[in-house]
Formats: sequence, C-alpha cells, structure tokens
Amino acid sequence: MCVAACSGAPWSQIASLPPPTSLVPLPSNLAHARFARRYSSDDDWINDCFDKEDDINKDNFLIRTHWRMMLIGQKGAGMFNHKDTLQSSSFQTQVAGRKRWHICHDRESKYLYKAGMVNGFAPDYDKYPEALKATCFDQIVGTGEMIYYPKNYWHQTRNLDDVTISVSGTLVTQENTAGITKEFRRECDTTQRVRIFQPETRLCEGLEKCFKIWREKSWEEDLAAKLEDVMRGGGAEEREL
Ligand SMILES: O=C(O)CCC(=O)C(=O)O
Ligand SMILES: [Fe+2]
Repeated sequence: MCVAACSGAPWSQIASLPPPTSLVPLPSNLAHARFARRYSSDDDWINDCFDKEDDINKDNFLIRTHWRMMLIGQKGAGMFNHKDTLQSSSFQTQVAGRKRWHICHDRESKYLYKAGMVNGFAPDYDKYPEALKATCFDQIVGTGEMIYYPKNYWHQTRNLDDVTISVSGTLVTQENTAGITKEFRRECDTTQRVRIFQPETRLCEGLEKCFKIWREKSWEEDLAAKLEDVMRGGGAEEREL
C-alpha cells in the first residue's frame, strides 16, 4: 500500500495524517476555562439516556460497545485491518510504548477487500493486487500522543514496545450521529443477525433516548461557540447539576 500518488513510492513511506476535522482545538491558555459541561463528556448523556442509578444497564452499554478501553499488549500484538461496526469515531491516547497505525479513508474500501484480508504493514500484492491502488497512512503514535480517526476509517495496529498501554474512547460527533443511530437500531432489531449485542429491552430503550439527545444537540457547534464566547471574554455557563 502506498501513499500519495503511489508512483513507485515505497508502501512504508511515512505520511502525516491530515488534521482531524471533527475536533475543536482547545487553546492551551484556555485549559482551565470553565466551560458548560452539560454533554461535553459522554458521561453526561449516558446518565441522561440510561437511568443514572442503573449501573448495570450503563455498564452493559459501555462493555458491549467497547465504548472506552484500556488496551495493554506486548510488542507485536495488534488488531487486523478493519472498520468499526458502529460507524463511530474514536480517539486513542498512548500512555506507554509506541503503536504503529495503518489508516485508510473509507473511499479506499474498494481496494481493501474484506476486514482482515490485506495486511497494511506487509501487503501481499500477488493475492490482493487492488491494494496497490489504495492511498493510506502509516504512522507511529508515541507515548503521550493521541490519534483520532473519523467514522468508517480502516485501521490496523501493531504494538512496537513491551509493554504498550493505550486508552481509547468512542465519540459521537455531528458527522457520525446518523450512522451510529442506524447501526444501534440495527443492533436492537431482533430480526437482524447478532453482531455486538443481543437486543435487550432496557439497553435499547435507553439508546432511543440517546438518539434524541444526539439529534437535538449540536456538539461541535456548541463547543466551538463556547470557545468563541470565552475567547471574546464572555463567561461560560455553569455546569447543570
Ligand atoms: O488499539 C488497537 O490495537 C485497536 C483498537 C481498535 O481497533 C478500536 O478501538 O476500534
Ligand atoms: Fe477498531
């Protein structure tokens, strides 16, 4: 797999990932600004759509979806090339060690066959010749660094150190709300093949409330507006308790 125009460039050539489009940069001098925190963390809406006291249901949601993970692994361990089922976006912070990532935009899907087939780190072009046409990114994320990938991006990983520790989180953003809602509704449809969870009434009822919250909330604009407000010298509203 090569980068840029693929004109004989070695597939392992390192390219910089484009800047994430769905994250609002937080200026460092605002690190302690008091932002309205309602729905600025997923814990906020998780408490709103699942009964705040219903820890079992909330845990069920977090565990079944792998909403947040701490990943600990040895050198050489990693995840095969795939796209995430829920059309969600994710970030991952490297806490210890380095992790190599191979990332491709959804539009490269036509060259990437099926999940797990093309090894982005050592593609077998005889077996998967279309992979030669794919434009992807090969990047090492070091300790203290963070990677973000939007919905439907292919990703493959390999730990480069003993021991590698990372923390991941799933994000609901404006750009993925429709897709993630569709995927969850599919999970809750008893006529569909089981993928990540057996439909469960309480979980699915809670999710319907989440969909409403996501639809009505313009996450990025809200945060961007708050940042602009603070930059203009305005005060951010207090967190609603
Ligand atoms: O960190 C890894 O090795 C893979 C993570 C991943 O595929 C994911 O969070 O969706
Ligand atoms: Fe994944």
